[in-house]
Amino acid sequence: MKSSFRKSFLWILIALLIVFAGSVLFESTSRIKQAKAEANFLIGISQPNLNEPRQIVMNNEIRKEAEKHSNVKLIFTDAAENSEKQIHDVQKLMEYGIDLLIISLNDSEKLTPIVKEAYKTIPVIVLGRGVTGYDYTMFIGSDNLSIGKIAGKLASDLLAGTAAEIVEIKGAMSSTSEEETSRGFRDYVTRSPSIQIKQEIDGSWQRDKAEDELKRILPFYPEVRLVFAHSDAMALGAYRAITSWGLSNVQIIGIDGLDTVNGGFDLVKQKILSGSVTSPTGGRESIQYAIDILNGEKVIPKKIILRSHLIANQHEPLNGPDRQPYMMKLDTAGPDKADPRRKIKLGVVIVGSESSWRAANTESIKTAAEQEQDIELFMQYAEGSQDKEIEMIRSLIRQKVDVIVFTPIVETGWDEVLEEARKAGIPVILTDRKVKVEDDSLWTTFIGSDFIEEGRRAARWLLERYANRGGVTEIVELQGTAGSAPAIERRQGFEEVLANNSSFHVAASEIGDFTYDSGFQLMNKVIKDGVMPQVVFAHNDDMALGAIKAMEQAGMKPGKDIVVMSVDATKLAFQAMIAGKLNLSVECNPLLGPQIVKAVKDLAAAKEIPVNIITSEGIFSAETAKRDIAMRKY
Ligand code: GZL
Repeated sequence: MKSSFRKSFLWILIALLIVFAGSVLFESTSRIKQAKAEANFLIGISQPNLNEPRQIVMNNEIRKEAEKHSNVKLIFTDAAENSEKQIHDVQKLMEYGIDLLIISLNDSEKLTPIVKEAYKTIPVIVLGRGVTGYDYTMFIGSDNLSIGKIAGKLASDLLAGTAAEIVEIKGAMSSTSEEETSRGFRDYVTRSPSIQIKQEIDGSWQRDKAEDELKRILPFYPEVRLVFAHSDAMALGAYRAITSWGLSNVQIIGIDGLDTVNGGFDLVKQKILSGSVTSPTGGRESIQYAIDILNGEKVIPKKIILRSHLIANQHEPLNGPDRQPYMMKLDTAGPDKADPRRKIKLGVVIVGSESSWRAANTESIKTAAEQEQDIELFMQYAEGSQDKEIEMIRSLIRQKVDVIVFTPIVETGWDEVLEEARKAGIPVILTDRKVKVEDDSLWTTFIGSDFIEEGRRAARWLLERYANRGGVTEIVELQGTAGSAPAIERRQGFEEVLANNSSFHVAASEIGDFTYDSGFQLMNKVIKDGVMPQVVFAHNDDMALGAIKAMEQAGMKPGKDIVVMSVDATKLAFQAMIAGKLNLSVECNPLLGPQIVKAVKDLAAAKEIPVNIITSEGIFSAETAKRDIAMRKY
């Protein structure tokens, strides 16, 4: 009797559960159907978990920004730290018919396929951790290397002159972003021989694990004077471990800087942490760009890297003791607020005539700035000389422009003149090429390409087509201007992809200057040296075209017996591909004018702008050049 009663009770319970689950599912699906009906745009947000404060703050920023748009509805999912569940969440969101996906990944590798799948049908914005490859619409994140450097600089200041040991608490022992943070930190602290990083421990992003792991090792390191934790949650765990051992002279630095209970702001204010480095969630920016994407805005960057700031006890309170304990002053000087009607005086220093790419780039900036009624443009051409660029920047400082935009022809030698611009309160935007300076806060933003990826793309294309041709493929590389970011980084990306493949060998790598003439001269030299390459990789189209001329004069058939690849994807390259003389051109987008003008206007409005704005680019081969050339704008 009992067992049959129990059985029927169980069946009733199961039936009730099915009815309940069905009603919940029906209710949520019908609510979603209703949201879809009401909204022009239904945006799905897939979170890896909602137990990390950072993810909660991200969702709050997303909600707050979306409230500004009555035609936008949001659906949030929480994968509870489970990658399989996050994949399922994305599939469900796609079934609901979302118009755009915003995703913060639980695990980059495991989630890359589903992001790639979603990207086939709807725009996808990846937040925080990146996916492998570029199969997404846009990435918004922080610069881990810069975050590590900011923490390292604070650690060096705090420990200055003392012999000190440091313990580092990482969130994951083998992730790329963690390695970058660590590298940035070491970049500073290892400059002082008396400071030693004695131990790295894995806190797995958890406060309690960080506490337990640090408690376990502290007795072995009595000289520990500082703990650097890659999140404020783990930093709080470190604090608990240190106080449990009764230690008083150990300083702690964290990351995230969230303005929440036990967030970095709070812990710095309570003097539990000596400092925390903000790692913006990108929630607000993701909605801003989602609206632009869904409204069909043309200029959507591929990557946005948000600026990080130091929150520390040693800085004077800049925004009053209540809201923000201490923030490094933002470099948002712009036109004086007293007279907002005044035009923005924009000073631009351009490399000068160099390549067809450069001509398109210059025209794009000039046109975009001249279209703006509230911008007064001061444009100067440096004719390829760094000295002239420096001289022109100084003249713009004397003219008291509001913002300076320039293309550093080479990476180094800018510290002094950028310091002068900072002293004059003039923010500097780098466009196209980057600088290598001691203090990265000397420049406000970089707007340009990912040159390393451009080099990788050329090498991947070569591998895909010629990896199995047998024997060793000899390559001649024609480099751009010595010391310039595109030349350095294209070579880095190209050789990185070919490094583990013995069937490709760079037989000669000659240094040019991005001009047609240097491509012609260098190729003649290579031919005279008796090098018979199967592949020529030129760092830009102009040098490739010069090299093609030299090969033809030597009786060769470039594009046929010799594979010729270049970068830029200018119209001239398409014409050469259609003529069968060039096999591939990797796009390097010169049309940066609109993004530069947007950044200038945001700065003038004292808005904080991303530290890196990376343009979206593709690759173009001879097979489709005839079709593609019609769409080309430069
Ligand atoms: C790259 C740019 C390079 C182009 C060349 O952004 O600096 O300089 O690839 C140009 O064509 O001359």
